[in-house]
Amino acid sequence: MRVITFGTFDVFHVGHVNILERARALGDELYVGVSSDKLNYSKKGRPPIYSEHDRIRIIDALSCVDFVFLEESLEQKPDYIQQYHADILVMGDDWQGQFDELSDLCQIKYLPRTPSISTTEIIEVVRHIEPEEE
Ligand code: C2G
Repeated sequence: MRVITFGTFDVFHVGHVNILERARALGDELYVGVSSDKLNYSKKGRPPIYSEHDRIRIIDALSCVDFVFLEESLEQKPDYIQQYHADILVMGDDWQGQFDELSDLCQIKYLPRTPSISTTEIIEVVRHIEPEEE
């Protein structure tokens, strides 16, 4: 069974590795669509901290990931699912219900997010660290 999932995976953290490992455990192969810089900008109104090149490089280095590609738009999910012959689409439950219309193409599973961690929170924490006085 081939599993497919999508994400920005900016400032890679433990919530990202948790969902990727759980997605991989649902099948035999994991394909990951990494959101392009342009898509991220259109969704979040800011550029990602890490470039799409570096985010792809990080995801590709993980032992639970078999194949990585660039996700250019949210609406192309049906095309990616068909192009890569995916059997199961996995998304975090922040996307609960949003891809149910794709259930005639493959199984859809929403997995619970890891609590208390997000790229946005990490950026906020780092932004507010005061440099130590010498
Ligand atoms: N995630 C998680 N736990 C967290 C943070 C993120 O399980 N604490 C999951 C999200 O639910 C998502 C994946 O990690 O499934 C990637 O999260 P993001 O990088 O925030 O991806 P997102 O911006 O939601 O992009 O086509 C869909 C988009 O590409 C998804």
